[in-house]
Amino acid sequence: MSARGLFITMEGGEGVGKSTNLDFLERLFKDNGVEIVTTREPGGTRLGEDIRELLLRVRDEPVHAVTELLLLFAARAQHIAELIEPALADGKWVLSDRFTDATYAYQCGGRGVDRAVVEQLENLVQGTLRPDYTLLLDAPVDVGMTRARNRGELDRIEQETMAFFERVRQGYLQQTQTQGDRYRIIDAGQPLVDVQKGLTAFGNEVLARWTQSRAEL
Ligand code: T5A
Repeated sequence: MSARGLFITMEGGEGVGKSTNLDFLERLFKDNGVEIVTTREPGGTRLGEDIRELLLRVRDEPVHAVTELLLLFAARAQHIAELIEPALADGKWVLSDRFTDATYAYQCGGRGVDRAVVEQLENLVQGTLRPDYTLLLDAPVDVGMTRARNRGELDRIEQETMAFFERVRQGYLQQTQTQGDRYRIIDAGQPLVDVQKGLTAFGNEVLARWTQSRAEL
């Protein structure tokens, strides 16, 4: 039986470079012989992608914070059952563009949802599943939003205020204080080449720890 795989998540505010850098990290791991599945939240499954479309479409009616929260966790439940858990059980690594840290940052930090509510949903939907490592790409809000705007039309959440995104950024930074050593923070305001030096160091650290833990079995 193969050992359970690693669950790695990439987080950060709008336009910090998650998609760009997810591809870079996937390549680094694959080049080192890791079987890896990349995915994203909200999304990752057919049902999850439908929920993503519902969540991000610009609407002419307000979306209640609890409605948004429950849709996110509905997509997550499907994602875990259909994709994440089977892949990890099969010994594959899973690299996800966002996971529950985004909920703490956006819904708690940004929208003001009580953390205790999210903790309850996290326990209900995830059981004991938590990421093994989380890479936080951190950049000033105006840097990320300029990149996002240059890329094209803004979705429903991207149309929030700068104050909202500042709370999201602080929400992420607060998260890194809460859960031990699983976080690595990279300054994503730097040129891409420097961000990717940080990613390479992160990837090599994870690979070295993994090899060591296998040797100790
Ligand atoms: N959400 C999600 C919640 O509210 N709660 C939750 O629980 C979850 C899971 C999802 C939305 O859902 C919300 C958060 C989001 O609003 P998304 O697509 O995952 O949407 O998130 P976005 O932040 O919208 O993703 P983006 O695709 O906009 O941004 P990325 O992936 O961070 O950035 P990327 O790689 O597309 O890069 C943006 C541009 O910047 C350039 C890239 O080439 C690209 O053009 N770039 C750089 N340029 C210069 N220097 C660098 N270092 C650069 N890095 C990237």
